[in-house]
Amino acid sequence: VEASIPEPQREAWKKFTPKPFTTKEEFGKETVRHIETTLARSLWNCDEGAAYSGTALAFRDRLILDWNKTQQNQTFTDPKRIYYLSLEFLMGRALDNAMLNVGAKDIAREGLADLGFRMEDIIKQEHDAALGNGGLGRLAACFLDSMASLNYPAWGYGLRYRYGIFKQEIVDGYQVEVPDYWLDFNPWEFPRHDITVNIQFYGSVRKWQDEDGKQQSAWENGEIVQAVAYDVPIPGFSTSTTNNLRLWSSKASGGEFDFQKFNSGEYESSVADQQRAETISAVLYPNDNLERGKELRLKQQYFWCAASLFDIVRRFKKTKRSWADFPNQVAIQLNDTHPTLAIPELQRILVDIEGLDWDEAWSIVTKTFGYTNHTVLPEALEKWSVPLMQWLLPRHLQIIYDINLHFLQFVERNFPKDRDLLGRVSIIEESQPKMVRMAYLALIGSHKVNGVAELHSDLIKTTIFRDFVSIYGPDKFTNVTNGITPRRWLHQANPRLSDLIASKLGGHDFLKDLTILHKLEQYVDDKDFRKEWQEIKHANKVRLAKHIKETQGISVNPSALFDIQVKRIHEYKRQQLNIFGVIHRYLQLKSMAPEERKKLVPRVVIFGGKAAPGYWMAKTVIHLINKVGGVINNDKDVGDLLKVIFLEDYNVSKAEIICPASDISEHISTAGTEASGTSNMKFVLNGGLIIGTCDGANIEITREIGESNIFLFGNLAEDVEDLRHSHLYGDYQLDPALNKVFDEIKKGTFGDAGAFTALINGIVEHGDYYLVSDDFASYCKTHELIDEAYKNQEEWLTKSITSVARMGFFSSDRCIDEYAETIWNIEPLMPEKE
Ligand code: OX2
Repeated sequence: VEASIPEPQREAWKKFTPKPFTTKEEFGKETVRHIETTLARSLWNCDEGAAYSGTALAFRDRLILDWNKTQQNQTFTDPKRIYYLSLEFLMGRALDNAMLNVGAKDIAREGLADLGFRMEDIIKQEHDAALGNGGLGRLAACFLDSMASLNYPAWGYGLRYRYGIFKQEIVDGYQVEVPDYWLDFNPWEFPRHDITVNIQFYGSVRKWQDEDGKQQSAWENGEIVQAVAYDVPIPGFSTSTTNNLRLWSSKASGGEFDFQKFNSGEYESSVADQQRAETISAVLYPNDNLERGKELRLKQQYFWCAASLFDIVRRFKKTKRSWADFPNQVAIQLNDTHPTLAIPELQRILVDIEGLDWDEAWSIVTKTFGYTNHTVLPEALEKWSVPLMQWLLPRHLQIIYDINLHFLQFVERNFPKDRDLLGRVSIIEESQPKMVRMAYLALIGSHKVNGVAELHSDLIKTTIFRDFVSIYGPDKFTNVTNGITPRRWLHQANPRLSDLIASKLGGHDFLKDLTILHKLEQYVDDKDFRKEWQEIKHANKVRLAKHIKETQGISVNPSALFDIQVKRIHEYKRQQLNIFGVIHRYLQLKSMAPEERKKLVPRVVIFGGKAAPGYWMAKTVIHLINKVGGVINNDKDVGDLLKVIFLEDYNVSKAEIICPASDISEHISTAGTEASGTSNMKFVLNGGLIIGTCDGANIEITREIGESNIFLFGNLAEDVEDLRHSHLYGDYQLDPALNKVFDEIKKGTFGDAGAFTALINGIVEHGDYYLVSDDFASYCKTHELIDEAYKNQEEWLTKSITSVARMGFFSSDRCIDEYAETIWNIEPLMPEKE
């Protein structure tokens, strides 16, 4: 690699390289310099927003110095790299994370105080980077943190949406979506106007025979859109490794305007072309676990895959290695099927452009990719219509057909007797219109396929990928149970708990090796420790109560049992079960004598989460929760015994306040539907207990923390199919208590009953697909057990401490090490010593 500054001048250069600040004075100096010169503000007009910006810019400078060194080190050493392709990165705020990861938060706090600002107020100024829907996008963000913290040479590749997930407002109990324009001031990204890729769409394929008689193909005459790179530095915790998240933004290829059109007077149409190009990266599709087959979404997917692969191949080619070396240098992980087009795209690059033979290319492709599946829900499995793909990506469709042909020939050779098998496993579904099954393409083009929790990884082998286990054998399939970064979800969200733990474990090393937490069990009987543990939980509940008061205007008693369910609103996640349970509790309470009521444990039931804008049933559930809250919260007769809160606009920064404040959180999906869940881990790591079904990672959480420390209920995954069948064809009885709840809704107690007819009928008349009625009795019973258990605060506290001590397994560091070893075959690259 050649440096641009010649050898003799390098010493001078090095003398001028900025040094990172190490004192509060140096930090203050940098911050004020940025406020006065970068932002053109002064001490006369520096509000909290400007103070945030100055602080962020000072930290950005620090990250960039480490980022440059990390990238140089990678370029010189040229290790195998992992490229994580995800259409979503749900990052949340960056400043607090940057301060903690570089270990300079205390310096900044003091420096800001000297300038007259409080750290807490400054942190709150930042807009969340909300480029994701839920668990899948947040997982990608936790993985970036872990990859940098463990010094893996890793890149994230995504799209730079101008609008992230919408902001949610609740108006008259209904969800209203407001656009999330977040780029007004974003100091965490670096536009790289010099790093661009031209991306083609539409056009046609020309085929010919070359001099050697070899069949050649070229994709031509398409429309070109330009991809521009925006880089986001990802600092590791307590290491100088700072990795790169590269997000692509779309732009018209002719620069600002198409000059020809512009000059010939077609001003409007030239502006329209530009806008059309920019539409590609304009907005994140707001669906979680649901695919709708929109053309623009397919464009997004190809745009991002093609730009990322061009970049990866360009980096590889600079090293002048042979193509056979590609999989030894490059691992690409597909976060669900959204980036599956990267598979035919790499095959196209190798065959059409680099001139490799089909088989040689295909062997490189399959060694390079790994595919993570995140769902078995049929409505979330991506399929693209063949006519659409033919129109938008004609050459890729041909390549997909050829991949399919080779694959089906292989299957036919090995299973000559099974005639139906070919139709079942074909990448092309023979429907009207024909569809490309993206999960099959991802699986066939990858060397490993993994699920995200044990139960889920078992389920994919017996359901959606069953035939492929026979074809490839079981070794192609593996499990990597999800995890979360303890930096954000313990240290940042719950600093007091993190410090209390550190005081017992001799420092914060557990943030780098979460298994160390097990040593906490020694202190489970330590009186002072217990007292402080309990005080911290209470303080976190007070913090949340304050937030509820400020945002919803409702006062809640922080000594009540806080019962929280926050996640995307989805029928399979069963917020409806929760709210029906709340109504049941309300009815019971109303029928109790005053003496009985005195024995009750006061409860605050808190919901939060967004519904996809087109998901009517999910919106109905939000509406019901708000209506029920309106009635119960204003019922004087109930008082503090029961409150129902719907927290507006649930997002990452709100989760950081919510997760440390639960006594109980709810993870109550129909068994077999939630692939893993990750908020379950966040709540337990912060000392909350959980009520859950035997689903996803709940099962492994139970195994780790012990059955006596979790409240499990409900039917098992293996029984779901039979139950569904019996609903439709057997004689089927609705749960009587649930029936009473429905009667109350139908009476109009919670407003216009007609608004909830479809919700009730789904259960009463249309087969209760999500088994709400089947699980209702055991759900309510388990909540009674929770009430009883909560009365014994000492035992509850023991459960809380013991659970945290046993949560070491659920660090995303453990996941990333597993991926690195079993799928990516990569090693950490330690930063160079100063
Ligand atoms: C989510 C899954 O629903 C959730 O169970 C899992 O924890 C998370 O991914 C991370 O693995 N879209 N979102 C998911 O799957 C899909 C598809």
